[in-house]
Amino acid sequence: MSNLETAMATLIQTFDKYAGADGKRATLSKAEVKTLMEKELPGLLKAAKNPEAVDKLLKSLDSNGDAEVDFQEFVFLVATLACTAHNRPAK
Ligand SMILES: [Ca+2]
Repeated sequence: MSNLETAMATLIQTFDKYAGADGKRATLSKAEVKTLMEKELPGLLKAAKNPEAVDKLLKSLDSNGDAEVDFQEFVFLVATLACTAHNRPAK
């Protein structure tokens, strides 16, 4: 696989790993998002500092308003972070 294909496979594997913790495999609950961020995005959490930042982030991620993060919303988060890292605002 190419690097980009590997990156996409990693996104899928990471989502599935954490989304399945509560038996609802299709979405990340708030607790699952928290665990995922602590384990996989520790630099981001450190940068956030504010303990309410995760709640705010989850709310902003949850574009369909069901209080769960689905794969599309998760990919949007990662894409947004990638855009930030690339120094271009996400639209
Ligand atoms: Ca779940």
